Amino acid sequence: MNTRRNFIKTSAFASAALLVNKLDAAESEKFANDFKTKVVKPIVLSTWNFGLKANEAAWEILNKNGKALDAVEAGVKIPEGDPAERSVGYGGRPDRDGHVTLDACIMDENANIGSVACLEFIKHPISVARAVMEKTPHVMLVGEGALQFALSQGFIKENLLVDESEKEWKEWLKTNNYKPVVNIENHDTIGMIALDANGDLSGACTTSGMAFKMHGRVGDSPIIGAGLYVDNEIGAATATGHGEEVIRIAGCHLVVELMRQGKTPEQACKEAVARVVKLTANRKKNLKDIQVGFIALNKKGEYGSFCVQSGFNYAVYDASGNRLIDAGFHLK
Ligand code: SD4
Repeated sequence: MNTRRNFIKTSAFASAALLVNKLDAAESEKFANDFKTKVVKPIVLSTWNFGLKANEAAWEILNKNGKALDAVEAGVKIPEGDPAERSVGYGGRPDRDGHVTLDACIMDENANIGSVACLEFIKHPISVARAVMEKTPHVMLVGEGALQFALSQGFIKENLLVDESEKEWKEWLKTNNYKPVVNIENHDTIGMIALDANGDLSGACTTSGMAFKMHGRVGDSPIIGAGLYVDNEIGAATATGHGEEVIRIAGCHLVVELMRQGKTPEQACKEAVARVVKLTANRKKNLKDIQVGFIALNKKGEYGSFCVQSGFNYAVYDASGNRLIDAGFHLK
């Protein structure tokens, strides 16, 4: 009797389990289909209005089924190589001693990472970061060592300080008042994240950092987890603004982890900004002096952004074209 009852119980469980398994299979198929139909790809996002031009270069690659990694590198090289863009690469504003020192990092769909910090004399630090990723057993090279490595890889040493930046620096020396300015000329660091036709994510981030910074200062932009993070299962994020504040909250890793918990890209960016706001208050600093902006993209091609104060925008390029979007902001 007992045995019979157990048998009935066991078979009931077994058929229930079978049903659940069936449901699971049906549900997961539905989910997979849902996922397939909803994915928007390829797509590329980048910070600030110079992102429009950068996106064009990235789209050339993405649109031909190219890799997100190649697209983000090609994309950010546009402002890096443009002397008129005075916050990235060639033409970037110098530090307080007159040195143009560059920070950059790159991350691919397999969590390969490469980064350079405080690199001088090389126009395209993003490509040096990629070489660190692909040709060394390390993930980060800084200063003189990064320069030596770049030269060994055939990069050319050149003067990056353009006349306008030198003039501005000499003007700044008269007051010598170091106060990082937010939203300089409405463009700053370029961070770019992309999802390619194959469904893979990659990101790149490059900057000359805060104008007139202390020599040797490194911001968030070359730091994986702070200025950039990519998780090919979940999504990608990149940051702009005051690097110290982004590093303090390990910003882009936080944004990606929030997406993992089910937040939309915009909600994730908003919550990361809320963290910056809270810590700024705890530290009794003035939020008005701080700008931090995040952009994020998930595996489905959904995207979003958020920042501390108004003035930050980002460019998005997908099958519906290339456009500039104003980010939502906290300080009204
Ligand atoms: C830095 N995050 O070096 C960079 C600079 C930047 O808006 O994005 N400024 O801190």
